[in-house]
Amino acid sequence: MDWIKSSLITTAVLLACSCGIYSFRGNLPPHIRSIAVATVVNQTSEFAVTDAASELVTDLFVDENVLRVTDEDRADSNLQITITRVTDRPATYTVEETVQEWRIDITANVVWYDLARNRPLFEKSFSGLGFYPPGGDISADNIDNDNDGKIDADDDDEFGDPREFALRAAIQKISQDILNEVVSTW
Ligand SMILES: [Ca+2]
Ligand SMILES: [Ca+2]
Repeated sequence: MDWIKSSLITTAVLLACSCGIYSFRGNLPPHIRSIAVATVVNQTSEFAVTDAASELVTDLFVDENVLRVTDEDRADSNLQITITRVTDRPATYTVEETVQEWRIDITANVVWYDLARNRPLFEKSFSGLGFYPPGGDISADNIDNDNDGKIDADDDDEFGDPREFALRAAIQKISQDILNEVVSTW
């Protein structure tokens, strides 16, 4: 009867292994296979942030392809993004005490919601920042506008309208953190 016992053990080990593989997705409910970005709610007077958040979050999730990005009426889950704060404040001054560099901070409250079971998967506050000069060319301002460690000519995307670039950089950071949070849920 020993062979039965050993084959039972083998079966048990195989089952355990396959369970291990199955639970690779961890706590993420297996019925969550798609995601939609719900209409962004903007509680600030910064109108540009609504479209930018919607566009950048959607683009990142499409690019990274961790979940299928679909319309809200077909999605298993959605991201409910509320922009709660946009602030501009001086970061550095010149010797003449005029502002040399502004800093923009954006804060968003984000709920990743399970549409099938009507419950939040997470609810969290995210923030991002960017830097911009009062005017001029951000590819030659000696400022790391998107805070990625690369400055001016060393950064291949550091150009365009100074404040808009900083605003998009802040939202890009928030988008990346949302994606990381979704991925770390499983
Ligand atoms: Ca940079
Ligand atoms: Ca720059």
